[in-house]
Amino acid sequence: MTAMKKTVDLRSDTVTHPTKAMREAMAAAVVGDDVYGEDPTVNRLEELAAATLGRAAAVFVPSGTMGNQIAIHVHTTPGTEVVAEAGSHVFNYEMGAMAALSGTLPRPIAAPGGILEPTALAKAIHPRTGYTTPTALVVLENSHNLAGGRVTPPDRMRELIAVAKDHGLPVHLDGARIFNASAAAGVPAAELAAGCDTVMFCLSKGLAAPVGSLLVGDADVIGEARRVRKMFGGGMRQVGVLAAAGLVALEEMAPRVGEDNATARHLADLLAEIPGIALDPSTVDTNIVFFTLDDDAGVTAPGLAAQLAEVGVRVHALGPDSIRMVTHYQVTREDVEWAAERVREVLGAHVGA
Ligand code: TLP
Repeated sequence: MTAMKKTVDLRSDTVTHPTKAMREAMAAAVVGDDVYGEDPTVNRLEELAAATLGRAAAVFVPSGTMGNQIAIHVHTTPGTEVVAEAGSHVFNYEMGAMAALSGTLPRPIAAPGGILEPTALAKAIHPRTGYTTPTALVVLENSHNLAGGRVTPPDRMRELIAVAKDHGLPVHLDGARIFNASAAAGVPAAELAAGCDTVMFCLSKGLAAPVGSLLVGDADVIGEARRVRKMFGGGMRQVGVLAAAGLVALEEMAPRVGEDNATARHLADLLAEIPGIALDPSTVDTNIVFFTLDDDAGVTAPGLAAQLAEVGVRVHALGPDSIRMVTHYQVTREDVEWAAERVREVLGAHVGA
């Protein structure tokens, strides 16, 4: 028998497979029609999600994108603006949905490390003058994916929320990886999200559930979110089979994602030593590692990604010189050490050649 070729998949934490406990819970799940509110497993998941984030209510949605877009739809009206950081997921990776589904315009503000400045946020908000496009919503992202998983600390979150509130605006938090952020910040997820009107978090990234995200908030806003979820085609039926995995994700996986953050920092320390790579490991707050290739690296990021895939290391090339690697529960400390060695070998053949 030929041995299976070793592969370490660092493209994203979305590649995680459900755990044994999840599969068992899925098989045993008690279900009902969730559009009638009759799926007891979904109801339990929504209650746990709301309690975990310190809110009154939650709604289970098929994806993080849908959760974010429902929130945008609920908080805005067509012809208004949504202020968010320039690299945020809601602008860059959601297929223009805020324009297509809600008729809103993005107002991007670039911020170093994806961490917004309160004064820059205040400047970007349009007052209701009768001749400027009105701002309707502020979206924050924590951890910030494109900025390399950076964490906006709790104090800064409070300052930003205070600016929005001073202008009478709601705040939505894209907390796709809020448990990674909370582990890094050393505060519970509920504290990091305090003051936000809605929070979306994903079960299907580092928490390893196969499908699903939650949108949480107060009872009124989540009631309205249920209407919009159905309108967007996200009403699901006997979906307790998925919620069962989500319960395991929240109970067993959320408390362990700090380990993935530590594995990412270890990976970053190793990569930073490799000639041709520009990376400051102190910027790796959570489970996402970005690096850029030096000008003399002798290979583009897509070229390097393709060659790494051939030797069993799967990574994401973002742009011509930037690579993303994401750690998760299927990736051990030994795996990242092995992966970093492969990077050293493959890149070594190009640098200065
Ligand atoms: N991010 C994916 C890709 O879309 C880039 C990934 O591999 O990281 N908010 C944030 C901050 C996200 O990173 C993602 C997914 C989402 C929302 C959307 O979640 P899904 O993929 O469930 O729609």
